[in-house]
Amino acid sequence: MATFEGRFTDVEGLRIAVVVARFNDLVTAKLLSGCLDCLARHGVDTSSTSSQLDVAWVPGSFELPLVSQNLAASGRYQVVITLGAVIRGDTPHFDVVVAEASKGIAAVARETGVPVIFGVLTTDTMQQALERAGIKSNLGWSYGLEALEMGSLMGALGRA
Ligand code: INI
Repeated sequence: MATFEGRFTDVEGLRIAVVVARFNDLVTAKLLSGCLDCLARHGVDTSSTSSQLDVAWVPGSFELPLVSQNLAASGRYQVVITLGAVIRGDTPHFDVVVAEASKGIAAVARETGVPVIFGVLTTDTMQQALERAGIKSNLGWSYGLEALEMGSLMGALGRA
């Protein structure tokens, strides 16, 4: 019997891309800093000269799937993290943006075989989004952990 698990240490070989939406950047910039803090504390080189980590900014969450697909298909990364914040109070097309982002991101992972972390907050209010981006906890940290786990897990499966 084989058991496969991701790991959270010895992550030197992982190359990671982060795609961040500028829309609601009060929230998404906080998610990004929580995510990068997590990655750095687990041994990822997050310096500006890093060859292990790249960050791409897109206008909004709707654009996350396209750019994730480009990066995932490049073969340069073992995992892609998407970060966004869609707030119901801000838009009548909340449901459209959320559906396109979530289905698109899931499709990219399946089509490329590269795990894509769904780091898009979907909340009713800005207050709720901020609470999840640092006021209470920072889900960016969790997305970083999930990226390490999935990136290393897919590597372990590939070597089996
Ligand atoms: N994009 C978001 O990431 N969050 C939102 O809350 C949001 N609202 O409210 O509309 C949003 N819209 C922009 C959208 O993602 C696209 O960037 C835009 O439609 C251009 O394609």
